[in-house]
Amino acid sequence: MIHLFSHNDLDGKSCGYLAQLAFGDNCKISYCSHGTINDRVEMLLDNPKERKTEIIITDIAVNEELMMRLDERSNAGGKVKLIDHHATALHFNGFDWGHVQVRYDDERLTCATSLFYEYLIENGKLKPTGALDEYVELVRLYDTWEWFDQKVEAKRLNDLFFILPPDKFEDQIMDRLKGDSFQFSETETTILDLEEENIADYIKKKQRQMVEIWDTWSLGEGSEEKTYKIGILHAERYHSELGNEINRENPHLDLIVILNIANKRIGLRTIHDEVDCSIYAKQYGGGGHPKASGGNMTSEAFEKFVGAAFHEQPRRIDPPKNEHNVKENPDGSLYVNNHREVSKIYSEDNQTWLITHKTHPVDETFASYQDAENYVKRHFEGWLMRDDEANNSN
Ligand SMILES: [Mn+2]
Repeated sequence: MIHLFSHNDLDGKSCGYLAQLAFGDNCKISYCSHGTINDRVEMLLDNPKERKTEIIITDIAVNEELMMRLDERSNAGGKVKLIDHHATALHFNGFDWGHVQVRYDDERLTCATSLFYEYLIENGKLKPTGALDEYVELVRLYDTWEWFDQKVEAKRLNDLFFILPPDKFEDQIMDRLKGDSFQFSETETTILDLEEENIADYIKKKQRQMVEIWDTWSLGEGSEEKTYKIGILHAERYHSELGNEINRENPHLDLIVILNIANKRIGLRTIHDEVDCSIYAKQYGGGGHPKASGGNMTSEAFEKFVGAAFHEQPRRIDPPKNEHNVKENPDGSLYVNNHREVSKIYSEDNQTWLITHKTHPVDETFASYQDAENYVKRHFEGWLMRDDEANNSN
């Protein structure tokens, strides 16, 4: 008997699908989170009836104590294998039963499913097919974010993974993996199209609710003080979609903070190279990547992002259908804020842009219209004035 322990995301579960194809009923599968993996593996190791069970672990690692116990089991003739692609698990390569690889020789990132697929083929447990090749590559593209500017199907596969009930997703995928090529069915395509519309509406709603605050912060004595303009959102779902879209729509913000009160977490996202979310997140016991990080909703975070922001009004969105008061008009584009203060962006030489706020000139000149608009949005919290208002104020 084989027992596969795998992570419970798309990459981890896809290892399970491959195991079913390779081993059939001869394989038990447990999908685990980082919170449950150690207990689950320990339970098996403690069970005398499982003495001969072959253990395979994919897309997730166990703690040091269990690592040593697995090594003992392997040394005593037991079958053990751990396959992972996370750099945090590289120390498992110190054992002959550990196979952890982050990149292929050609620099492409690996995923657990692609590594496990290759392992099963090399060991004669599975024959490669067109459908499997396509599916495994989609999982890899999604898991590594390499899909981002190329293969939207990878993102859609992961959407489907979350939309369908787990059993249904598995049945659908398993059927398809036994066929000639991997493609979405008509029904799935419809579901995915609806989901995309749903997400787009959700993002629009969130954009209208977003409030903006200034935050001057440092990581304590001796470290540099910085001032960020931050957009604050409350959202439980679609954090990566929100992060991409709202940051792109609001280049005047240094970063956005996505609050989830229910699970007391905050998510941080930026698109700017000079901003590092993972450092900012350290204030809240967090970390992650420079462009996407997370942290805890500490009392300080609650005060700042929920308490202080509660009294702020959202900045309105720029009207999308203006015909007269449009951006980049050298004669002047008008902006207004919640205090009814008017800012004007204009150009005298068609190259550099100038601002007046409440008819007073701003000292700086701006190399692009976007820079000038960023200034108006950062410092005066303005939005493009609607045509009918702009006509009246001229
Ligand atoms: Mn993975």
